[in-house]
Amino acid sequence: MIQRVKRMFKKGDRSYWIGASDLQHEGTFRWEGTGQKVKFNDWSSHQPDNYRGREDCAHLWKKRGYRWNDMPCTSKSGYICQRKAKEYD
Ligand SMILES: [Ca+2]
Ligand SMILES: [Ca+2]
Repeated sequence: MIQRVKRMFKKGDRSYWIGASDLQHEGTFRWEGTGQKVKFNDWSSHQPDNYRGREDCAHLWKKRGYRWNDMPCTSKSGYICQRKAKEYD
């Protein structure tokens, strides 16, 4: 999957939301779709830092080798969604 994400980044110079936030409880990141706690993570060093007390949504950060960062949820960004894989006979 990471190769596909890297190809997406080459097409544009932007970040991508991954669908996790700590809006419910500061410091506890959960997946928006399921509400489940984020188990695996790939935070960039010193992240999440909740900078200025305004960063609650996780994104893939190109400048840090596609590792995770928290930033304000109101920032404009691309997004990545999960979907079921196609089934083949
Ligand atoms: Ca936060
Ligand atoms: Ca941050």
